[in-house]
Amino acid sequence: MKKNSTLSDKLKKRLKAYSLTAGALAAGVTGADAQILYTDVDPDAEADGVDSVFLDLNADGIDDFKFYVNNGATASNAYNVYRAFASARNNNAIVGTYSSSGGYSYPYAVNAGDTINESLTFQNGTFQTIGWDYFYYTNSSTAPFTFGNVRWGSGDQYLGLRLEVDGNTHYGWARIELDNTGGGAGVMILKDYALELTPDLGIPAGDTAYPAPPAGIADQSELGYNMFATGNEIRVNATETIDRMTVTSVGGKVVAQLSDVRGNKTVQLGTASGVYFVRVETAKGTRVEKFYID
Ligand SMILES: [Ca+2]
Ligand SMILES: [Ca+2]
Repeated sequence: MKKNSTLSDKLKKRLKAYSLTAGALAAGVTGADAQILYTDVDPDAEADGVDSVFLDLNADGIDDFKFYVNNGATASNAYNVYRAFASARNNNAIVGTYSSSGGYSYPYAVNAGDTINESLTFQNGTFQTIGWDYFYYTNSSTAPFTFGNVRWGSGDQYLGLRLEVDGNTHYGWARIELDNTGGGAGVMILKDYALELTPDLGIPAGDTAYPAPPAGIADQSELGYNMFATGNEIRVNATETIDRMTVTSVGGKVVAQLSDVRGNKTVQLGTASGVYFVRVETAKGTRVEKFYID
């Protein structure tokens, strides 16, 4: 077993920081159910022969998937060998096939725009072969040996992901590339990923906001309030009445709900740390805020 890499720790810190400030969110504002939590990994994370990449799809501090690479060459040096693997941790799963003869799972590359939902076949398992390719050592063209469904050197590809959290099923995607341009030192690159927050609802591969946020969403001041999170609480100052304010977890669980909020108000959450959403409904319109709660 590989131990957790320093890259992973750095990535986690970066993703946690990222969730405070950014993300494309189209939650509830149109009345539709789709709510996508999108994260651009910046800079991209790379799994190589040393470092693994851990993906915490819903930013709750629990790694949900792991990606790792194992390169090599045949004994005769006739071929370079590039191997990229995925591990679906806990009860999570990846869209793919299973070979009963070898007992191996092979994730699929999902076409951009294809919906990832319960109609696809998912594989659990901590040892899944994404792509295992041989290239001629001398001229870097593909040798006639490949395993798995995703080819090295084929550019951006999407993996379909299924996450089990708080007893709910969520779907997501991750955009990866198997990059063999560095000679024998192939890297698997994790570029960005997204999670549909509404349980059981499918997500199109590559979509970052669906439905698209309507133009001209009012900002906080236009709706007459100011809101921020500190520690385990959310503080709001409302100069106009907030009809309803609903705090939900990434798993879709309502953790607090208040009515007729006006003036200064502190909402103590008493929940586990992670990303939470606050839906604010006023006479002038509705907004959804996203906060990282410690
Ligand atoms: Ca997680
Ligand atoms: Ca990126």
